[in-house]
Amino acid sequence: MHLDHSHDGPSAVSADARRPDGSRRALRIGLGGPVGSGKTATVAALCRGLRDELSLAVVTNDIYTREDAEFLLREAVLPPERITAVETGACPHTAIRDDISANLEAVEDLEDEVGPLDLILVESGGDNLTATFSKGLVDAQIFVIDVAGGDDIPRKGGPGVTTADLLVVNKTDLAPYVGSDLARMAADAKTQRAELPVVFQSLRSEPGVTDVADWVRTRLAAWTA
Ligand SMILES: Nc1nc2c(ncn2[C@@H]2O[C@H](COP(=O)(O)OP(=O)(O)OP(=O)(O)O)[C@@H](O)[C@H]2O)c(=O)[nH]1
Ligand SMILES: [Mg+2]
Repeated sequence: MHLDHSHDGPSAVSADARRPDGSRRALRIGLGGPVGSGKTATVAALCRGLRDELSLAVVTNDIYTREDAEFLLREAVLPPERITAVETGACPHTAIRDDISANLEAVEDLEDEVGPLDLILVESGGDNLTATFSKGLVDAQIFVIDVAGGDDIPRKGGPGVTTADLLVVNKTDLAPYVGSDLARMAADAKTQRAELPVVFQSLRSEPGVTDVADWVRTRLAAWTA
């Protein structure tokens, strides 16, 4: 159990950049955000966009099911052995922030079984604006919100919006239908995040996940440097 965010027990996976055999471990990027904002859709699009250039794998977290992993398997975004489901059975943030042992085990098992890996994407179960990942689990986090959740979400803030390494405002194609003001969302996000990056995207139209994929490539370049 990892209740204190430290991971130095004998069976614990190290948060170090090196694996026990001295090789560099995969960069781990967490995707969190409210229910239905487009986390799995973003993961799927990233897998399609990056799988030819990187060795990658995915861990999904669902509360009671394995539906997100099953979706990714159905869509064949990666070979099945590269997709693992963690069934959290509790508030989603518990498994990504408080007791991260099941997720650490999942990422380590993936590295053992299909590694070496460049990148592991860890999708949190949908949660509220306070959900963030433990730094012992991921190296960077993406917070995914969508325009249909209300254009006041960036203004409301919360750790996901204010501190995530990348804020993604998804489903921009729906803005006209739900009356969301994208300029206002951008201005509020800027106020909350200062220089931290924000991407507005629609996965229903070009260029889709391109900006997020470029951000991942930049993080990976920094990680391997
Ligand atoms: N119109 C539109 N729909 C989208 C977009 N991205 C995702 N969706 C749809 O939104 C719904 C929810 O997407 P998911 O990717 O499952 O959302 P999620 O954040 O993973 O949801 P949970 O894991 O249940 O919290 C699905 O029906 C997607 O097809 C988008 O850019 N535009
Ligand atoms: Mg999902």
